[in-house]
Amino acid sequence: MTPQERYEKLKEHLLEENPVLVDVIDEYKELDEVAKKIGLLDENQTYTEFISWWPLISILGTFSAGKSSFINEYLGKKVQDTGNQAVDDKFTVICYSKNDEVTTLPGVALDADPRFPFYNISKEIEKIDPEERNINKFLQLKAVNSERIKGKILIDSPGFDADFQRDAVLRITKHIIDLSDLVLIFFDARHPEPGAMRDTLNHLVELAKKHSDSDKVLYVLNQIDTCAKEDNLEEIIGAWQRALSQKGIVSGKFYAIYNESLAKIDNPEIAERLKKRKDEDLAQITEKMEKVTIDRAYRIVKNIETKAKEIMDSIPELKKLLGKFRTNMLIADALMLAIFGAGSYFASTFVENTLLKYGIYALAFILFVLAHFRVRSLIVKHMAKKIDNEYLRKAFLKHTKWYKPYLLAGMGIDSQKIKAKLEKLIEDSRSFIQKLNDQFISLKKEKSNFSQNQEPKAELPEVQTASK
Ligand SMILES: Nc1nc2c(ncn2[C@@H]2O[C@H](COP(=O)(O)OP(=O)(O)OP(=O)(O)O)[C@@H](O)[C@H]2O)c(=O)[nH]1
Ligand SMILES: [Mg+2]
Repeated sequence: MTPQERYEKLKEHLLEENPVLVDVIDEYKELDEVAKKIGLLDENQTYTEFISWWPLISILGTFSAGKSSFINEYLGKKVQDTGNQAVDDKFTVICYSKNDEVTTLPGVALDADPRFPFYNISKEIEKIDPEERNINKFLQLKAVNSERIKGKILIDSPGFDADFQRDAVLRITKHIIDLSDLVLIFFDARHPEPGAMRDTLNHLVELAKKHSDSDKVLYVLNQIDTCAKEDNLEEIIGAWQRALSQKGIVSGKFYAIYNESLAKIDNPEIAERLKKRKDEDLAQITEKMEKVTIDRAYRIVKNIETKAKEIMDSIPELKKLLGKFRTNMLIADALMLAIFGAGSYFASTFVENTLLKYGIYALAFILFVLAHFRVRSLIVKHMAKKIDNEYLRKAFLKHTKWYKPYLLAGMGIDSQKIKAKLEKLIEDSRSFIQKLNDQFISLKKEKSNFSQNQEPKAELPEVQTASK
């Protein structure tokens, strides 16, 4: 996909799902142009490919915990199959589509859609498991027309059981957890521990553990309606949390819910109690799911400023490197000129014939030119090797290409002009933040008008607004 195609596709999707971000693409385009001029990006690269535009929410957990049922309920549509046996054997990536019918596409489709952060996921899967090159075996894509999926991506996963603890699934899960903005780990109240829970603990929880402090992992005990018969919810929750804490998970968020349309609770008093608990916890889960979408929008805009500053910082560094390159070359040339000059002069003193003398000088000159290019390529290689930042290295290599006059290396970089352009981009990105603030404030108002007494708790992330 060329950068131009990517801009267009992103704009097309944003227009449908998150229109407030459409104009941000043009900002990225300008940023790309500056970076390309300096050489920090190749012609076929764009900063839009290094950031996820849609937040990823993954639903993981034990088999039959009710992951797919939860997703169907959330979307308000029966998108995923459900059942009491292990149903899903693949990861299903769910995204928005305006078509009424649910479209299922093979996993390779993910590579061609700029919404997904799985940048070249096929390559990733090849790395994960060279035997199982077929990405379609592990992943499928479903496009669904539901308001709630707009601007986000959900992943439903195969349940973890003994058969599924194959290396590839575990490694894909790890990859997905790393990429996700939010991870919901489902257990079910029928088997809070040990049995199925033990395997899950050993694998899934181990994978999610390193993210425990980041507020990104939510532990969800599902199907708590099944506790109604014995009325032992607190006991079950206690056992579940103890099992988690034995694995070192003490700080994560714990929720207890059930799927109202699937539950049958006979005792009305217990039903009311369980429903109260479920409503509260479910509201918090859904709020978190909305919040990552908002956070992601801010992050995308903030990234413009980060990248602009990175470019600004790289210019003096690049200029310094190119200055050093020029000096090295001047010294090398002077030395070689002296050696070849003196050598040819010395050799010419042994011959009488003028034509032969000129022949020696010409030969010395040719040898000097050849040596010049050889030494130049060695100096470039040696200096490039020492540059840690790959973008800076790329820019350095661009400005020191063999056919470019080295005395002019980097002279064309107009720092002042670039700085002014980048500062303008930063200023514009701040006014976008303002736009986002306005949008979310009006969204909040809308919501609170819906339920006067239930003020949404989602906090706006702390952001700077235009400082001037
Ligand atoms: N009583 C009750 N049953 C539920 C609840 N959630 C799901 N179920 C049932 O539990 C079974 C498993 O649900 P699924 O949604 O298929 O579970 P899953 O986690 O997607 O399962 P796999 O994809 O096989 O790993 C189905 O028969 C659902 O009807 C719930 O909250 N309460
Ligand atoms: Mg399922």
